Amino acid sequence: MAKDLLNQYRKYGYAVERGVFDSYEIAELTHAFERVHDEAMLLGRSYRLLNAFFKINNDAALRPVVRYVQWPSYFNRTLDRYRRSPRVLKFLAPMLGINLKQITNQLHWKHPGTANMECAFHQDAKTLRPRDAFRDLENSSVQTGIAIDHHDRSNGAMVVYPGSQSLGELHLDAEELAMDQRLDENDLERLGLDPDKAVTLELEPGDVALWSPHTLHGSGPNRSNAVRRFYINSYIIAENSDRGEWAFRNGVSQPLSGQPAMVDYDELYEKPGPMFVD
Ligand SMILES: O=C(O)CCC(=O)C(=O)O
Repeated sequence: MAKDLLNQYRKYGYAVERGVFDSYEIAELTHAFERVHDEAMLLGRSYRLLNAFFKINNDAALRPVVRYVQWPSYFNRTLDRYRRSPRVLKFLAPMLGINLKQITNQLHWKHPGTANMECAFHQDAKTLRPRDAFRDLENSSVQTGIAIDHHDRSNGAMVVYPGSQSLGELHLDAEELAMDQRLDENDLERLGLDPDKAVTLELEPGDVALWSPHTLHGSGPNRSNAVRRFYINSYIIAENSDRGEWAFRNGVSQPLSGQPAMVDYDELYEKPGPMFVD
């Protein structure tokens, strides 16, 4: 990671590394997103198998809409390869070292013309459970998002609040249910923050955004004519987490295999599925 990128991340709680993945790699990832999307549409309802979870918004008036899929890397080798790419370790190692687990592996879609596909301002740290499974979170974990499409304000790019990573845990009404809640500038004002200081992360396909577990962020609606996709992976220093799947062990990329590890689905062993979960 270039020194200025690291400095930007430390100072503002976010950074963007441009052009990490090339157009061939983005075509490969696009194909993987399409494949998982087709699988989700075939299921038609929210569905779980072990840690893999397909979140499908089902409004009777509309056809099913795929919102996100957690842990697709268990069943899609392309996605598994990119989540543990040495290209990613290059940024992470200067911040977190070379023994890293992963606590999020998630595909996000923001389809055009769909209401409610927003994400209210929130801090990812507040969604982690159980809290005591994670230690020194602010210095131990980094969230990353690979842009599959061009992201800007018109299609619901992520909006971050610079410097918010140093404010600790904030009290937000929508913190638990940020997904599909409106991105509301009033939430910033209620915290005494200036909405004009929020930054929209304009990204090109192949760029990687990094943000901290306490960085306040969210995203607005997609008002464009095209889908906006984001491949989100978050990492944590292995010894500071009791949960998560290995991503890098002594710097060596770790494919997913064998018995799934406990991540955030507490009933992994008692209720593994497969099952619809509407
Ligand atoms: O896709 C998005 O913009 C939402 C990402 C996000 O806020 C998150 O994963 O915490």
